[in-house]
Amino acid sequence: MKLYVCYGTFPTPRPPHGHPCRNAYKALEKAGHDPEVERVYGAAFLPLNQTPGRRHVKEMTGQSWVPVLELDDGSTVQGSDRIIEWAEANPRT
Ligand SMILES: N[C@@H](CCC(=O)N[C@@H](CS)C(=O)NCC(=O)O)C(=O)O
Repeated sequence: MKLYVCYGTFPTPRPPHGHPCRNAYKALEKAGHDPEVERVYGAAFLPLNQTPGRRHVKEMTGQSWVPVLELDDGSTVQGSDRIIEWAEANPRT
């Protein structure tokens, strides 16, 4: 599986729960997964979203925001809340 993140999985003070990309990564880690982390850089708003990573995220999901989880079957889970839910429901066995 591959986790697309902004610039990394470092902590940030962003309210209400901190850095969404980190939260998604930590939830996957806690569930026993070891996702490949792909940094997309840029920004979700024009014109800074034209990085290859952001374009790929847009091709997969129709939008440029991260975090996005790409599963091995090619399906995607978009947004930290949904990725956390997916991780909790799908612990690595
Ligand atoms: N509600 C979304 C918010 C995601 C979010 O704010 N992602 C940041 C990166 S951590 C982002 O893409 N911001 C816009 C940008 O990078 O230009 C979630 O929880 O996944």
